[in-house]
Amino acid sequence: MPTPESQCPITTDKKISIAPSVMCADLCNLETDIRELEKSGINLLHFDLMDAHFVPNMPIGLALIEQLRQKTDCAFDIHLMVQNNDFFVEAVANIGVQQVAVHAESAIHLDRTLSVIQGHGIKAGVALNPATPLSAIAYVIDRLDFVLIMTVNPGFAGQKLVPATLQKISDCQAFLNERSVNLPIEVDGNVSFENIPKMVAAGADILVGGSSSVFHKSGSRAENIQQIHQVISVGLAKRGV
Ligand code: S6P
Ligand code: MG
Repeated sequence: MPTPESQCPITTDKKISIAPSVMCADLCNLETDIRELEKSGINLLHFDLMDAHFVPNMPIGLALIEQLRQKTDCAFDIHLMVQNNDFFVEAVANIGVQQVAVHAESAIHLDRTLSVIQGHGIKAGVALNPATPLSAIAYVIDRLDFVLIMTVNPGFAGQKLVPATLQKISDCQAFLNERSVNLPIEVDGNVSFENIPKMVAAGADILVGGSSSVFHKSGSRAENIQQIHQVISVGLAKRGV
């Protein structure tokens, strides 16, 4: 099992990570999918944990994450979309995950929850719905290891980008720069071949790849990941890196 220090792909050196969204994989043949992703250089997997209350869906659960933990050395990136954050934080910490994002909209005691996550030696992030302002992270910024900008409304794969979120990625980068904070920005939702260059140019560092990229029907997992690397280069060139 990877340790947070040795294998967590969160970095502050502006290297772009691809985090395939497991809910978009072939859930009946998950191990096959994961082996193919690993062969393509993937070392980070994104898990959407939903409780059918904070969002009206529940695609994968704790038992699946626990079993997969024994099958791969990839770092696990947990995106909590739940009402009872503290219950799920303890549960995933016991499984052994490397990064956890909680939604600002659901975490009543956000500062405390972030501190509990970090107390387990796990990287802590805050996820922001498209309509939630960046000011929601202003007073926890010193606690954060990453920021997760939702580029669709959470709950479902296969949605269209909320257009204002592209500007929000740039605004988030500026918000961090103004405070001299160097944190990775993760983006999640319709992270497509078309949108990736714009997202990376705006400042995205961790790309959650779902049905519109890693698991796009037009290619194999390996072909899609190769194409993602190509469009990342376009975005980095626009960013001036
Ligand atoms: C949505 C969830 C996401 C999706 C991913 C799907 O609530 O947080 O992680 O799994 O966005 O990707 P796509 O390309 O279908 O939008
Ligand atoms: Mg997600």
